[in-house]
Amino acid sequence: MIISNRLLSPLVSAALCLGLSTAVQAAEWKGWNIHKPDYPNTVAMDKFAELLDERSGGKITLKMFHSGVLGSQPDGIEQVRIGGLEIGNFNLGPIGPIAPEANVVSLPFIFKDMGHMHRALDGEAGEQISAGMAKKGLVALAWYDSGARSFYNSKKPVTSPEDVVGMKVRVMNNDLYSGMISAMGGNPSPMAFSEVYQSLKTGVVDGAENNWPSYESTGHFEVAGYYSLSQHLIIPECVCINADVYGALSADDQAMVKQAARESADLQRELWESRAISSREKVMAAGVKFNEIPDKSAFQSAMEPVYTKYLAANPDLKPLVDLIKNTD
Ligand code: BDP
Repeated sequence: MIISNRLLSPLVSAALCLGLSTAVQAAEWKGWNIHKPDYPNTVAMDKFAELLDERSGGKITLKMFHSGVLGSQPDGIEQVRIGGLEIGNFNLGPIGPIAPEANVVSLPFIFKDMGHMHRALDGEAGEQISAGMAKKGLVALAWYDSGARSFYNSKKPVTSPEDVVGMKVRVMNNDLYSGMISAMGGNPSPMAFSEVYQSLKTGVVDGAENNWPSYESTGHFEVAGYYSLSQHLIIPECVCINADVYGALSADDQAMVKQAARESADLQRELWESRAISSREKVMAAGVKFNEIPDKSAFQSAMEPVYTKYLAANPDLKPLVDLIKNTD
């Protein structure tokens, strides 16, 4: 049977219309994550994707790309800012160079402990940090935990800033961290996370700094067996979304997406607590030589030039620094 053109074209256009409208309505987001499959952040980001799918009735799907397969963290951040990717789980460290308000969390020892960081982030300081990030195209939907970062190296225990003199230490890409190592007389080496294992192994760097779960999951403990509990940085992480993508959602969808991210954060924080303990146990059992640093005042005073430089470059952010310091 030959179907006349007159009959065919309305049918085709109706089908095309239907097809197109589904394509326009269904959002397929892509998400960046640096961590391995069983890491708390990975499990929580998968939960976020599951909640989005479920609560949007399949209208919003999120395909997560884990293990850093979509490139380094500074690249991932740039991709989410420009809309090449919609979602990312980012540490605020590499966001700092883009959004000065977010850099406040990268001032060494600004937070007394995890509780202090949570209270600051959940209050006015968190609002100001989010607003600074949003101006740069990143909307923070929720905050994940990343524990406290401490120094580790292949040479010796670090008990005072003098022990860092002459040491080559890998840091994340952020001048504040380079300044932090220089302030102790060390040689900072900014480098992508994925390159650190090999660099430690071959002696390109002597040490690095991170929390227990990352020290363990990357295998860095195998090649840098001294872990010294300096706890100099407590950096939160975000579930971030491209600002235009978020802005184009209806108010109901924005609330749904935020809620899903926050529930994933509840899960992440719970998983984080137990992973911090099990990672520590695992590396200790593997023979890591660990030392506490009961009095951190020498490290804290060594960091003064880092604060001075940051405040000289961002005098308008002094009230934010004070707000965090004065948060009980
Ligand atoms: C981990 C963070 C991750 C960073 C990494 C690093 O979760 O986002 O990329 O440290 O040191 O703790 O680069």
